[in-house]
Amino acid sequence: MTENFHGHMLDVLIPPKIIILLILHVLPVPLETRFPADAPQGSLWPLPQKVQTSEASFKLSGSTFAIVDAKRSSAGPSCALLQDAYTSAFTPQLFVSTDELTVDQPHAVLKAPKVWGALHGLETFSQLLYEDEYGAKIINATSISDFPRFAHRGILLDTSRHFLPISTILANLEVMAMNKINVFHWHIVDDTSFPYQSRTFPQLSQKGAYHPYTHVYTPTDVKMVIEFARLRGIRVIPEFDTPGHTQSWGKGQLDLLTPCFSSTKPSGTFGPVNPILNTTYQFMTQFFKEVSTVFPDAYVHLGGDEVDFTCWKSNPDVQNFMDQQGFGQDYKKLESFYIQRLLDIVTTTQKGYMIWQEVFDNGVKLKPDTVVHVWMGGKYNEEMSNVTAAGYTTILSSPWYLDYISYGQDWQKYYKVEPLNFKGTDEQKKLVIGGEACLWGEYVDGTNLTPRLWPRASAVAERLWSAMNVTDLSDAFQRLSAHRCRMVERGIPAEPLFSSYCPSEYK
Ligand code: CP6
Repeated sequence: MTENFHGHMLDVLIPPKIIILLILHVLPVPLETRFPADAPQGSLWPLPQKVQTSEASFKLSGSTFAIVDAKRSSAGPSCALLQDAYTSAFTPQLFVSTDELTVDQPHAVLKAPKVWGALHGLETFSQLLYEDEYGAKIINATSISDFPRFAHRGILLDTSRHFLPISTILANLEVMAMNKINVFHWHIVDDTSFPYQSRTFPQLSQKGAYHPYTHVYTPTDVKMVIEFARLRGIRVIPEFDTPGHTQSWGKGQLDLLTPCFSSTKPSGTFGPVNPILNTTYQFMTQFFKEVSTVFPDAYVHLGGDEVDFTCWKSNPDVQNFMDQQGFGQDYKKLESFYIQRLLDIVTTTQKGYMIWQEVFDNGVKLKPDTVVHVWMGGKYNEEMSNVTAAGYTTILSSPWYLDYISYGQDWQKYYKVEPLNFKGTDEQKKLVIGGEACLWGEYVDGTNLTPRLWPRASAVAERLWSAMNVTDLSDAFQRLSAHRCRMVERGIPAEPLFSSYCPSEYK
């Protein structure tokens, strides 16, 4: 298993050959049964690209059921990741690019070109299982061929506005895997707190976290999150957002932020990162060197959103610098000056980068492999059109701000979004590699995050995985209701879609 998992865009590649083959032993006991009301033909989520089911059903026996590597498989006992997944498949927490899954006697066969696809296939297999009225595990003869529509299917969690316990993060990674989400965008620090414990600059979290010991992510915590995610086929992309959204950085790093002035005197307050000092760039060089070794993914997110110019405008040293550089009164030029230098620094760490849309809007020169993250509401179709016309890869978040709540079934609003619904050529559409649901943290912490995220984020997960024409709202409602009950059965407090009950409530 030499696959470079963190090398991104992994699972839309068409397999040159089958490299993984699993045999799932199924006890050949056909049953004369109809589909019970909760039969999982109607509970697959996200819907695979192609499903054929039959009424023939088989009973799985606990004593003979096994998952084994086939003789032809390129993955064997040395692939610890898959061996782990097979074991967890025996517990109630059942888990599994063009993947094929055929359930028949006496075996169910799963073929996948990559281990990540095999994990997805095991998840699908688990979703096909259901219980008859005696509690026996049943599966119908089924043939599935599957692959994701978009390579980047992410969820943003914000651990700055509220510290999220590691247990909350891990539980949600588990649910992401159930929904075939493959990117955890970790908005790890922001104005309000700096919970990332840096080895190079420990004072950042000592001074900037809500609490220096309890509300920090230690290097060990971060490693655990990354490995837990990897075992479930999820990349971890950290975001260190600058030059705005950095109030908490200033507490532990002297002179990093711009001093704001009130008439001729420093007011004691601070603005964005100070773009005019060499020390700023020396700091960023060391900081991102560390980040590039701590986070193995090929990409980091560099933010660059919502920079407030008020403080820069008030500072006489910044004004002088603007004159020297010939920027006039155009503070976007100063912002671009900072970002350009930051991008050059991060490029030396061998990482690719993602940035929020403003950085593109301001005309900053970007590497061709930059991912532009579209988040502003309103005319996001126009923005997608502009970004892709300029030749950049892009992901969409504008219609998927799950921190907004309202009365009613808002999952439908997220579900109805079509990411390619903008003016552009086929070439442009190919540059859309996916999207992310964002759960900003002002109003969520460990107490309410999970039910707020699920199953609302599942709507986004299916939009990004399933075929473009999978848009039937009443079919989606049926499957998503069943999927939500499955999350609840697996111990996840996902909120209900509407007036209903889960079959498991009677057991
Ligand atoms: N924090 C950061 C935020 C937001 C952004 N960046 C945000 C802005 C507007 C809305 C929701 C969230 N809270 N760092 C913008 C990407 Cl409506």
